[in-house]
Amino acid sequence: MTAKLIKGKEIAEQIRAEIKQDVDSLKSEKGITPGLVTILVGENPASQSYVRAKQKTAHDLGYYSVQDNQPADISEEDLLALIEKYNQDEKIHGILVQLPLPKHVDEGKVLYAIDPDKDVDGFHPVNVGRMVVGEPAYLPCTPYGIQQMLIRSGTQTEGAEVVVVGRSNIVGKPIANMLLQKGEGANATVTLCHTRTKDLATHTKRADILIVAAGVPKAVTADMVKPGAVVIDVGVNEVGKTEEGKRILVGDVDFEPIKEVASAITPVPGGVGPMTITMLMLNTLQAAQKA
Ligand code: L34
Repeated sequence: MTAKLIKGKEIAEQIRAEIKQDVDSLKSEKGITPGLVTILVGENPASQSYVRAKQKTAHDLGYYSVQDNQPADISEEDLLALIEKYNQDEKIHGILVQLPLPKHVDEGKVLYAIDPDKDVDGFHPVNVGRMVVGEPAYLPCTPYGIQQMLIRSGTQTEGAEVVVVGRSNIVGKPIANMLLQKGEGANATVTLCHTRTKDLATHTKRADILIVAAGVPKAVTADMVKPGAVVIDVGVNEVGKTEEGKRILVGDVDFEPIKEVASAITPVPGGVGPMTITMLMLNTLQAAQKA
């Protein structure tokens, strides 16, 4: 049996249509337009492409959206001052600093500088802490998107064995935490694996839901997947360019053979990536609604 595709692109479109309705009523009833600034430091082509997609989506939804490009050699001090400016800006409800940042700036310091109420990425430790203790918080966009994909594809998480591969602050740690919480799209038994895990396959083979955010192509192969598992591939690895110069992308799992083992799988592109962008829009809408 060939696995069902969980099409993030389609689920994202559905959620964006819901967001659009709420944006329209926020505008007409309260006169508030959600405002988002995306700050991009330097000229990393992948980051440029993600930020462009975020800006386009914000624009399409009728947001007040600001793209703030800064040179790669901006000082940490100037970047912190810039963030403070947007913290004070009443038209801006959400602030996103695209990662990674150049080596000379302290990422932690930058993320701490964002007002937690405008932290639509959910990376500020206050929001991370709220999430861990199960209080309302901005949820980081990629894990939030994964959870929505599971819910909207009808994947049962309650009591499921979830195995996460990868322990980043952006994906692995937060998704593991979110899925073990009480509540809808959660209540799972979670195992978090990483580069120092002994015998990764013994863990992955037990997974009803396997979430791979390793940042390495083919980090998971078909022999590591339990028949009937749901596989969420978070990877976006560029493996070359087409003749027209477009990025050729593969995920972190060996897609074709795993498709014959799993019951459902997310594609790359068109899987988790579009969900990440859409959840950013939802967080920004919520920030505006609270303002
Ligand atoms: N601050 N930094 C901050 N917040 C984030 O949430 C991110 N992330 C990650 C990198 N740095 C960040 C993103 O936005 C990864 N990421 C991201 C966003 C969108 C897509 C991929 C990664 C995406 O849309 N991927 C498309 C393909 C895009 C292409 O062709 O390049 C897809 O269909 O998967």
